[in-house]
Amino acid sequence: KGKKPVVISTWNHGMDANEAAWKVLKAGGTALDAVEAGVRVTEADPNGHSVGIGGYPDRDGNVTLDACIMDHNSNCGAVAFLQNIKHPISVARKVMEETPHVMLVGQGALQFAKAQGFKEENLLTPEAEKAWKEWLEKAKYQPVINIENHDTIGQLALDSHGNLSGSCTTSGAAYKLHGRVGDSPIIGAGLFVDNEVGAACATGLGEAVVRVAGSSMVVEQMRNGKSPMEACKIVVERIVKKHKDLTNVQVGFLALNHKGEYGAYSVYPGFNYAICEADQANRMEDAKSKMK
Ligand code: SD4
Repeated sequence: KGKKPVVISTWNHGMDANEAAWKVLKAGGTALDAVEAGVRVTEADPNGHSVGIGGYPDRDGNVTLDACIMDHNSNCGAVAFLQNIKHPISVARKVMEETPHVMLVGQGALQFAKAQGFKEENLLTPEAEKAWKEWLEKAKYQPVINIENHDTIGQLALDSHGNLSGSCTTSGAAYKLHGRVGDSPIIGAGLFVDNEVGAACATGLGEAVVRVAGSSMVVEQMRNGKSPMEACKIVVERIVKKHKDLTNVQVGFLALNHKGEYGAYSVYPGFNYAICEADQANRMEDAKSKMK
């Protein structure tokens, strides 16, 4: 099997993101345009607590955003530790297209975004602020990363021209230390695309993903002949092996190869993803996991 076009995205919010991406793909548009349009839906949704507006803040109450995008020519762009901009994925694309660089962070990323016409706005919703204040009381200012606060959106698409692209955007781990950057904006960790082979993205505990160069390794396993699911599984197993204490180590990988075959795998059960492909309704699937 394997068809094009196809788009896959992490978690339940992937359904809405897929719909937006599918509109682009169905009209013969590029995978790059699709994966930007797709995750912008999630970024704009105040009810998602791990992406864009409505995202849970760091432990000091700041919403700080990480995002990256990569196309079929291995062009890539990223922003990290960006504040007050609703669509970090679009800023990442501007970094890719309008600068000689791959990544801008913090104040520099904000300055660039403003120069590109993005407007500054408050992204801390009353609901997220309330959750943070409650967290402050109990957690006594210790950055704890647990399984519940992983809801990054990663999206991978293969267009009708046979080209792959991917995007990844997040407000990162809830209640992280101020200045912390996860895997999501790091090309090769949170996202990787090689048009000859396939694409992969990650969700979960970013530190664990970075440690194994996660998404690039998933793509490398596909290059060596593994199916998308097997490729994800091998890298998950590598993560499992490297952590003596797996208590808070949830990671999920999603992969799509150049033939349009896809798969996923996670450390713990609970990771799911949305798939939209020709002739089939947009739907959810549960990833298999290493631990039961
Ligand atoms: C991070 N990987 O910042 C992100 C968090 C995440 O779903 O995936 N949330 O570590």
